[in-house]
This record gives sequence, structure tokens and C-alpha cells, in this order.
Amino acid sequence: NFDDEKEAIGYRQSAFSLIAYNFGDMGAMLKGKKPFDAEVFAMRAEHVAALSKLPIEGFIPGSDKGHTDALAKIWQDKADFDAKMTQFQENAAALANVAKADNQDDIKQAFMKTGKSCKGCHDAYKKD
Ligand code: ASC
Repeated sequence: NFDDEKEAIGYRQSAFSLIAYNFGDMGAMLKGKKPFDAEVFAMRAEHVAALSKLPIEGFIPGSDKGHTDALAKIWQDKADFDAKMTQFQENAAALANVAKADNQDDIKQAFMKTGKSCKGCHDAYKKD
């Protein structure tokens, strides 16, 4: 267990930072900002799928104060928040799966779907 809210916040933010880096690099490849490397892309998709399981543990009660963009609404609508997090995990797992085959259309679709689950949760539960 975490020692305090600060540690829980740091834990989830660390996971989100790693997710953002890996997801961002995949986006750069899909947007043609850098060459598409199927092997690297698949590795990043695996990373995001694994990392997607981590943040939820850091959303302990009372951790909406301090150095965080998390809105108190998370703990008022915890079941919905958990469901959105599960949806993200499922989308990320599906992306990692399609990334094993080099089909650009499937990859793009799964990537967009995963990005939508990032944005949907941010719009509802993250400070602007
Ligand atoms: C990213 C990132 C997000 C999501 C979101 C997708 O790369 O840092 O928060 O994608 O913008 O819509």
C-alpha cells in the first residue's frame, strides 16, 4: 500500500508519463512524423497495454488534492471511472494484438480507438 496520497499520485503520474511517451511515439509514426517501424510500434503497443493496468491502483480515496489534475468527480463516479479505465485497458490490449500484424488500416483504427478512450476519460475526469 502507499504511504500517503502523495505517493499514490506520483505512482499513477509515473505510469501516465510512460503511457504518453509510448503512445505519442506511435502517433508520430502513424502521422508520418517519423518512419513507421513495425517492430518498434508493436513494442510500444505492448508497453502501453501493460502500463494501462497500472494507474488505477494510484487513484486512492482522498488523492484529489495537491499536485494532481485528477478531479474529485472520479471518486463520486468511481464505477464509471473504473469502467472507462477498463475500456482503455481493453482497447490498448486490442491495439497490441493488431500491431503484431503489419496491417496499417487495422493499426490506425485500433490506435484511434485507444486514443479516444484516453481523451474520453480526460474530458470527464481531468482538470483542463
Ligand atoms: C496522447 C496523449 C493523450 C492522448 C489523447 C488522445 O498522445 O498524451 O492524452 O494521446 O490526446 O486523444
